[in-house]
Amino acid sequence: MRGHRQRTRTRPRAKAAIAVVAALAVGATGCGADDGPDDAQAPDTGTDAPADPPADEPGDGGEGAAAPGQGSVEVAGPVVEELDSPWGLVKLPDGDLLVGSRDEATILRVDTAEGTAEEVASVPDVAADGEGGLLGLALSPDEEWLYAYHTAPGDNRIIRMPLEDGTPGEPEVVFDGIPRDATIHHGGGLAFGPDDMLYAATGDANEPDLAQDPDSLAGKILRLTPEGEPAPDNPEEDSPVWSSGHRNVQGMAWDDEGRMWATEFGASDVDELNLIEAGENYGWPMFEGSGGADEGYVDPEVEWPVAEASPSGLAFHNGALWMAALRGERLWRIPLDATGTVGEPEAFLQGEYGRLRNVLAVPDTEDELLLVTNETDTRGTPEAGDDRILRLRVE
Ligand SMILES: [Ca+2]
Repeated sequence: MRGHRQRTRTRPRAKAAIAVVAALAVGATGCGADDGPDDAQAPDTGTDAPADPPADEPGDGGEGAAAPGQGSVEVAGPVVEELDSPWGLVKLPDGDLLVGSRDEATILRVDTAEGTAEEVASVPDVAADGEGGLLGLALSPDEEWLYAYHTAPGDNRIIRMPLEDGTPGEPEVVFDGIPRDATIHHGGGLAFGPDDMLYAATGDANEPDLAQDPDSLAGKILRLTPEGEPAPDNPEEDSPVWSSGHRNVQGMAWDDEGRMWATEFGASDVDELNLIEAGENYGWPMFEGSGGADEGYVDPEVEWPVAEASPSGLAFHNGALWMAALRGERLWRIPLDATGTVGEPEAFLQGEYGRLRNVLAVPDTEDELLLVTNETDTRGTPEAGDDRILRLRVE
């Protein structure tokens, strides 16, 4: 059986984070109809509740008031404001940004010096509904193609557009047939790894058992060639599946040792940060959070109560993972040491900028992160258009 080998865990867990959830019934199945507060967009999921009040816990620094030896975050200012449902974000070689609007299915080019945004593409065949729409964006390693993960009327799919002076051209579909639900659990993370392969994170399409079905693309992380074929040396020949047993993954990042990390929305109890390894099974829907290691599933490295996280985008920068939390309305810093051991997570900006969608490390700067907000809580209301990209200085 693929992905079920026993493994010996030698890494310490993120003890502080585990302690937070110790009182919860971790390991409860949570397999039923999903009312999970992952991405509070669908009006019928009952997830528009305001975030919980600020947690009174150690390490919850906010505004850069970190304890000595820990991280810090300073908001250097907005890069651009008045965006509508921004989701995917890439930086072009000339320093401009391309940001996708999930609900409008448009791509805006942001002049970071001027703080202006101009629509440069409208993506066809996007079915924006609930959590679906124009989701992850990725720039090819040769910087000649913009890739996008989007919801279409009948599936989720990956397209690419040639870039001409930073303007996306005619799209072509490179991969399709990723199952979709009417409104939720579309996944949407999209990134090129250090191996120059394209990784796509899918959701369980609100059918949890699909995450365990090796023949379904739902509830998986996929690894593809830039042309959309199953990548060489995948765990199963001619299968695009890299890892399985995921509920809804939107954020992926690689650390400076090349290890792959991914965020995952829990259903009602526990969100996850997972260390992703080829062929492994991360346990959904049998396990939400930890508890599956004895049965051959990989437990998360860090877990949070869903009210404190509901994590979307993920970036690695300056020795730490940075995780954007939607319902948690905060930016989590998860320090890593050289062995990949996770330290105590630390929260910043809690409740200051609302729901946080995405975070992008800017590789040519030592301390810069771009943060994408997601306060567009209700489609088509006057609140639409209140989102922004913030420039952060972080340590
Ligand atoms: Ca899991």
